[in-house]
Amino acid sequence: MQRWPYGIIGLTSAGLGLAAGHALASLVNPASSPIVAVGAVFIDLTPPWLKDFAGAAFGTADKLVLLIGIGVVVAALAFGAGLLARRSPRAGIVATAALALLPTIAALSRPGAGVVDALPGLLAGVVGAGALTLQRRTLETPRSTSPGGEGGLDRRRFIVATAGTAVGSGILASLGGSAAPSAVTPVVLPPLPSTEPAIPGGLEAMAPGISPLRTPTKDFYRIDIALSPPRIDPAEWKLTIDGLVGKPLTISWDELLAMPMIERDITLTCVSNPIGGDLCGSTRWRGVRVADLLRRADPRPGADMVLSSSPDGFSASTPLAVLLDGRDAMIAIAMDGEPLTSIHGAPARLLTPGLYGFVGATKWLTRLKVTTFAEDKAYWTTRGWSEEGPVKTSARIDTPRQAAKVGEVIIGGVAWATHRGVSAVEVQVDDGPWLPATLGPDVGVDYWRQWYLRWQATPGQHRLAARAYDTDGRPQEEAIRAVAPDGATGYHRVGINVT
Ligand SMILES: Nc1nc2c(c(=O)[nH]1)N[C@H]1C(S)=C(S)[C@@H](COP(=O)(O)O)O[C@H]1N2
Ligand SMILES: [Mo]
Repeated sequence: MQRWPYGIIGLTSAGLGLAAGHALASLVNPASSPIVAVGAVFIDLTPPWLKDFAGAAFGTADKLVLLIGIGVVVAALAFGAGLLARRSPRAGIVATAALALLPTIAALSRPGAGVVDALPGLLAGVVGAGALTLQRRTLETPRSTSPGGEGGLDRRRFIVATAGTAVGSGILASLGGSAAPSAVTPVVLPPLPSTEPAIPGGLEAMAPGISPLRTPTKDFYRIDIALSPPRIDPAEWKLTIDGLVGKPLTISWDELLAMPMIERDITLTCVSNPIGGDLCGSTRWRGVRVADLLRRADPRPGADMVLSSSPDGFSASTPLAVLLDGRDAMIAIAMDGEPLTSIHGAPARLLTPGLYGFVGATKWLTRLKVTTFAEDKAYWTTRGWSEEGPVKTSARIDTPRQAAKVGEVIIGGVAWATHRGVSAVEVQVDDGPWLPATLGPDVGVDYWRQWYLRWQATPGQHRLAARAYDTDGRPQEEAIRAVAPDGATGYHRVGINVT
């Protein structure tokens, strides 16, 4: 008989195994799903140069590319295992089972993994090997209807077997998908003692194309090392504050909610945001001041850093002095008036105005260890990124980006110098003078500032550039530097075609 049907049954068998593993993982621990576990290990092992290339911290798109890559490799291996089964049934079974060993080991090697995390991978192996055996038997049963056809492919049997297996996989996989989100207790936000004035209307009404003053949560960028966000039930969530403290403490969700809450407008930026990039968002955050909790724990003299960490294996090093200097660093539980969503760190995350996310915004926060920079290193620091990360002053041109019509054109965008505040933005067209832009509403030093300039556009190619100043009057850096190790510099420049 031809070879390819064996490859196909290898594929469908592995698919059924993975789907069974995935369905079981949704009951045990979504992070132990065979595909997710392999992806997570891959992210950990990725060398820093490749991470620079992939956008440093993996963004949403990088994760998809990674998952597709893993899928292609796994499919090729499964096809190969099917081909082996043609020569020797036992070799095919051994190969399929061996394939399942990789995700099993991967799931076990994740931080905080327990024995149950091995079950989805093991189930995938058993189901995959079993499906291969059954499909091979079906394929090799002699045809009864057409004498003389022995040794050839019985298409009907083949299609029934493989389609049946594929449908089974689909059902199991969707069972896994739909079983996933139910476990978490819904969050009810406590009422605020006082309400901040609403964020004013922004320039986006006047000039569509300028980023809205407040970023809708659905459009807020997402960066993290977690392939599937850790699902933490608030009822079981705990935050431990320990290390160099006089009074180590652990608080529950209800205890956190009982503490005084603040609500502040803060811009969050990723260190891997390239000049002109969109890994920056601004909204209203609600939470408990980190300083209140740190003071309760009583940091010892000599401590200079807080290492915050989460179940995805991430950690961030925030200078202790920054968390205690009076800025609105908080343990946030809500953004834009709603409880944090899963991908943005539910139920609670750290947020430190003025610092890039990788050093001050740990999502799914479960521990604050008071320590020293000499003693402890954060996740990205051990991978070649900086120990500290104050946000660099930066202006972004949102509109126009490529083309414009002759006549009056609004050049506009946003600029940030988080925790110092933006005092001015200037725009240059071609080799002309730097012209002052008009600034949008002032929401505070921790928030970005919208800006625009009216320009009489003439036909042809033009070059636009923008630069921002912080409230100390310091202009942003002109020298072009890459995002690693501590944030990109250079002016945002765009070429546009006016017709
Ligand atoms: N647990 C955890 N927290 C994390 C990260 C992570 O990988 N894991 N990434 C950090 C980085 S690099 C950034 S820029 C911000 C992004 O937060 P957002 O996804 O809510 O925009 O989260 C930070 N907090
Ligand atoms: Mo980041």
